[in-house]
Amino acid sequence: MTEGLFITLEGIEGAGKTTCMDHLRSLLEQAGIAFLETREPGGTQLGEELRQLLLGHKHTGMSHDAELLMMFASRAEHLQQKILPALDTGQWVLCDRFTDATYAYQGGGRGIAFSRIQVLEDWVQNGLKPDLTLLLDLPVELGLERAGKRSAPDRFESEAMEFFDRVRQAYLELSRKEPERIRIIDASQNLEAVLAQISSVVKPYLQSSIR
Ligand code: T5A
Repeated sequence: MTEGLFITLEGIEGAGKTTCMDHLRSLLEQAGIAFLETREPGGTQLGEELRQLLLGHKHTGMSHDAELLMMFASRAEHLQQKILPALDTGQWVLCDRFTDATYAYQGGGRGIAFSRIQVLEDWVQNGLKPDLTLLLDLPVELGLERAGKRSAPDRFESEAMEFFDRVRQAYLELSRKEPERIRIIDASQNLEAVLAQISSVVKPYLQSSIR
C-alpha cells in the first residue's frame, strides 16, 4: 500500500506539460509537501538512455512492438528505482507522462490493441495507477504550432497530423472511462487560465494532505 500521491501530466505535443509542471512544483513547495519530479520515458539512467533511442532519429523505422516494449522497460525500471520508493516513504510523485501516454501513442497513434497494452500494464505495474492525471487537451494544430516554435522535431513530433488526432482521441477516450482520475484541462486557453484550472483541481488534494 502506497502513501504518497501519484500525479501525472498528459497531453499531445506542445500541450504545455513542462509549463504546467513548473506550476505544480510551486504549489507543492508552497504547501510544504515533499515530492519527486520525474518523467517518462526516462527518470532513471536506463530510462534516459531508452528515451534517447525512442525519441532520436537513429532508429526511425523501429517496430511498433519494440517501441511499446521499450516504453514499458523504461517504466519497470522507473517504478522500481524511483516511483515506488518515493511513494512508500510518503513523497508525492509528479510525473511528466506515464501509461496513459502508452495507450494514447502506441494504442491510438500506432494502432496496437488496448488489450495488449493492458497485459504489460498489469505485469509491470501490478495494479498501481496514478491517483490523479491532468490531461491537457487542445486541438492538434495548436499544440504542434506551439511545440514547433521551440525546437527541432523528435521522432514522435515528426509524425503526421492524423497520428496526433488519433492520440488526442485516445486520451479523451481514456478520460471518459476514468473521469474521476483523468481530469481534462482546457489547454487551448491562455496560460493564466490553464494554470488556474490546474490549481482548482489540485488544491483539494493539497488541503486533504494537511492533517
Ligand atoms: N511517449 C511517451 C509515448 O509514445 N509513449 C509513452 O508511453 C510515453 C511515456 C516524450 C514523447 O514520448 C512519447 C510521447 C512524446 O512524443 P515529451 O518530452 O514528454 O516526449 O513530450 P512532448 O510532448 O514532446 O513535450 P513537450 O516538451 O514538447 O511539450 P509540453 O511540455 O507539453 O509543452 P511546453 O510546456 O514545452 O509548451 C510548448 C510551448 O507552448 C507554450 C510554452 O511556453 C512553450 O513555448 N505554451 C503556451 N502558449 C500559450 N498558451 C498556453 N496556455 C501555453 N502553454 C504552453
